[in-house]
Formats: sequence, structure tokens, C-alpha cells
Amino acid sequence: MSRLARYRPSADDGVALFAGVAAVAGSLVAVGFSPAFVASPLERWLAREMPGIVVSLAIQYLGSLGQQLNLVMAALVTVLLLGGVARVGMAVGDALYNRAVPPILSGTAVFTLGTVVTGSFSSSGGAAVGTALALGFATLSPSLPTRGHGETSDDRRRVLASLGTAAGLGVVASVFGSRAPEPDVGIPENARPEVQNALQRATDSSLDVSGLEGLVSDEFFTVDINAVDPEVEVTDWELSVTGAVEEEITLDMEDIRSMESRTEFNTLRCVGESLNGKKMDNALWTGVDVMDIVERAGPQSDCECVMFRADDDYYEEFPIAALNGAMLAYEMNGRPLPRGHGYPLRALVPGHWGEINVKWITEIEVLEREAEGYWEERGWHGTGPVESVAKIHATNTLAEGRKQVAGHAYAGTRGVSTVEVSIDGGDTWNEARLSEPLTESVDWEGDPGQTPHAPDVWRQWAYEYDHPGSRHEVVARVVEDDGTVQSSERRESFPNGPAGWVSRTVQ
Ligand SMILES: Nc1nc2c(c(=O)[nH]1)N[C@H]1C(S)=C(S)[C@@H](COP(=O)(O)O)O[C@H]1N2
Ligand SMILES: [Mo]
Repeated sequence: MSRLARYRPSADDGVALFAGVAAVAGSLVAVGFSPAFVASPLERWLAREMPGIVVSLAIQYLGSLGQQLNLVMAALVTVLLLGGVARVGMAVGDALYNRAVPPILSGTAVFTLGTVVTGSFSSSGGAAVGTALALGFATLSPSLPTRGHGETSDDRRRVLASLGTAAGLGVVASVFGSRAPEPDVGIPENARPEVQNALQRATDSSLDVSGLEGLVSDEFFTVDINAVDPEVEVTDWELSVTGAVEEEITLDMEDIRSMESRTEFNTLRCVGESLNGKKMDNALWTGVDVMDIVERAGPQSDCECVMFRADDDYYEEFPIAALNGAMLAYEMNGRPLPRGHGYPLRALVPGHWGEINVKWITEIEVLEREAEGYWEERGWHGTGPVESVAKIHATNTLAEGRKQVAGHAYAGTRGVSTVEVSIDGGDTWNEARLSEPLTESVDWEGDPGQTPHAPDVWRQWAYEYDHPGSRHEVVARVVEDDGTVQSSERRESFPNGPAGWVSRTVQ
């Protein structure tokens, strides 16, 4: 206790700390923000072991910032750990009166440790080089020139040299670290006619409202349990159907691509978003029917339920019945599925909250009895059908004192038939203009196993009116295909997903 109280960090501690920073930066230079990054295993572990309440609160209030914080935390702990390795190397070097020992010993130790933890030679190699450079420069750097303020101390020189190495690698890492390619937008020129036509139809059907995103999202939200997405090599990837089946089967990407495919629009919405939030998006997906694959294995489940498992250790359980009309997609908007959205293959389950649309899918386990998924273990109830919503995302002032409000409306497979808008806080209602349905109807002809339902695609709505002269409350609600008027009952997102009418004050 008293020793701890008297502890003052020494120059050696400073050098070791910056060697730790240089190690983490070196790994980032080598492999970027990939699962091989030295801090990734710790980040994954934190995401898995963090108490459910913390994860749920973070998702609700921080959104994806929560994952970033998790990564920063993991990186800081990794800096301290690898800095500790460097400090030991320096102590050994001191004891042996040998200046070559710290960089060589610590570099080797970091390399070994890094390889064990990440399984990647390039990642641990980058970290080892970072460590060795920082320690090497600290030992070998020439004395700094004096500038009339007296001699620069040797300690300061060493700390500055290691700091410089860490900073230099940090700069290189910030250039190379974020090299994940941004998904392209726009209609790909070489896309199949089917894809081109569908995307063109989405462009043509989108309402021309300032500030309103089109019917195909330019920026599709992502929600992940980890800050660093899996980086799946398609040649190493397999999908297996396991558990309560007549015969377990395993497919590779070639098998999947040789199956009959279909291309369709599908909207996703996250159970953890806020009522008028932005975690609801639409894209055109190409893939194969899930049940075509599951049925090949001969499912024999007592609970009629399945668990989807993924490369990032994510898992979600839900009824097999939900898989009617569900797809395993390998293309998004006519391009290969982006890494962030589940490359090489993801599930798209019609009409359900986003969380069971499992990305980076590797296993479909047919269950004997019900189990809990990742989010359900953390208190959420997000495996069921989505709530209806009409978002208010654009409010515009038009000529001659007219106002315009607009947004996207979504009702899962129950379908949006009308959006109603009130400009007096919900007393009187008017019908909004709607974009044409992107998909006419879901055609299950010739497939009696499928239940017919509305296409799982959002629509845009817009409403123009004369300004009532003062501040007023605009409210929007959905009427579903069967005439059901959306309930006004307000609900926070946790645990069942947000519900209620969206309202916004307009000046
Ligand atoms: N493997 C895996 N699949 C996943 C998730 C995840 O973290 N890992 N997040 C889920 C959640 S909560 C949502 S809302 C959707 C979001 O899909 P998107 O990121 O493509 O928008 O993916 C789901 N599938
Ligand atoms: Mo979600």
C-alpha cells in the first residue's frame, strides 16, 4: 500500500507504455480493423461477457458508439498488456547490461503472445515490429541537440523516441487501418437486367421530397455485437444444417450459388432503435430460399424451432415457421454482400425484427427444445414480427406558406395500405400520399407450403398542408393492409421494440 502510494512512473514506464501503443498501432497497420487485430479478441470477449443490462443500455443510448467504446477499452487494455511485456524486456535488458535485449526479447514475446491470441502472423508481426521499433529507437536514438536550455536528459530522449515511434505508426495506422471499402451506391452497370430493373423501379417510384431518403437506402444501418466485423474467406466458409435432422448437411458457396436464386426488396428494422430512429432501411437482395436448404436435411424438431449461428459467435432462436419465404442472401443491391452486412451469406426473415436476420451465418441448428438467443439472454424480446411505424424524417417549408412532412412507413408482412397524418396532435386525420409499392405481391404460386403475405418492404409517404399559423404537432400512423389502424400506445424500445405514433413539433 505504502509502496504503491510512493510509486512514481519512471522514464522506463513511459517508454514501455509507448512501446505498447506502437505494438497496437503496428498490428493495425498490418491487418486493419479486422478480427486479426490484436485488440479484437479482447473486444469480442468483452462483448460476450459484458452484463446484458450494460449492453442493452449501450445499444439504446449509445447506438454503435457503444461498440466503438468497447473497442477503445479493449485497445487500451491491450496497450497496457503489451506495454507490460515491453517493460519486462527492458528490465531483463538492464539486468544483463545489454541494449539489444529489450527490443529482441519483447518483440519475440509480443509476437508469440499475439499469434496465440489472434492466430495471425501478420497481426502479431506488426505488433512485434512496433514494439521492437519503439524500444530500439528509445535505446539507440542519438542524443537530442541542446538548445541552450541545458542538456536534454537521456530519459527524456528515450521517452520522446518511443513516443515518436508510436505516433508515427499511429499515423500510418489511421491511414491504413480504416481500409474497409465503403459499399458502392447506385445501380451497378454490369448487374443482371432483373436487378437493374428493380433498382430503376425503386429510383422511379421514390417520392421527390427534399431531405427524404429514396426507397433503396443510400446508407444502410448496421447493428453488430462486435466493433470489428468478421472477415470471412469464402473458400474457408461453410454452412451446415445440424441438430434434430435426419441427416446433417454442409454446403459451400458454390453449392449455394448453384441453387435457384431470387431477387427481392426487403426492409430491416432494429428492435433497439428509437421510435423515430434511423435503424430501418431497405435494399434489394439476391439469394436462395432457406427452406430449400433446411428441408434437404429433414428437420424433425419437437419445438418447431431453429437456432441460427454465425461466425461472430452470434446466435438467435426462433420458430421454423418464420422461415417461410425467408432468404439466405449473397448479394445486396446487385453487388456482393458487403462485409458489414454479413459477407458471404446472411439471413433475411420476412416481417421480423432485424436481430434474427443473422449475418455471417455458418449454422442452422434445428432444435429439440426452445432456447434463448444472444439478445434474449440480455433481456430483449426481438424474435417476433416488427411493429408498424410511420417515421417523420422530413419537414419542409414550401411556397405560399405551405408545409410538407414526409417519411417512410413500414408494417412488416402486414403491409402498409395507408399512412394517416394529423397536424393537430391526433384529433383529426388526413390521408398521406404514398409511393407505389415496390413489389406488387408476394407470389407463392406453386408453393403451397408458403403463407401468402404482403411484401416485406417499406413505402414512402408525404403530406402537404397550409400552415395553421402557429406551432403544431404533426402525428403519423400506419393503416395496415387488413384495415388495422396502428395503436397509439407508446413503448420504449427495450425490451419489445419501440411502438406508438411518431409525432413532431413543427414551427
Ligand atoms: N452475426 C450477426 N448477425 C446479426 C447481428 C450481429 O451482431 N451478428 N445483429 C443483428 C441485428 S440486432 C440487426 S438489427 C441486424 C442488422 O442488420 P444490418 O447490420 O445489415 O443492418 O442484423 C442482425 N444480425
Ligand atoms: Mo437489432
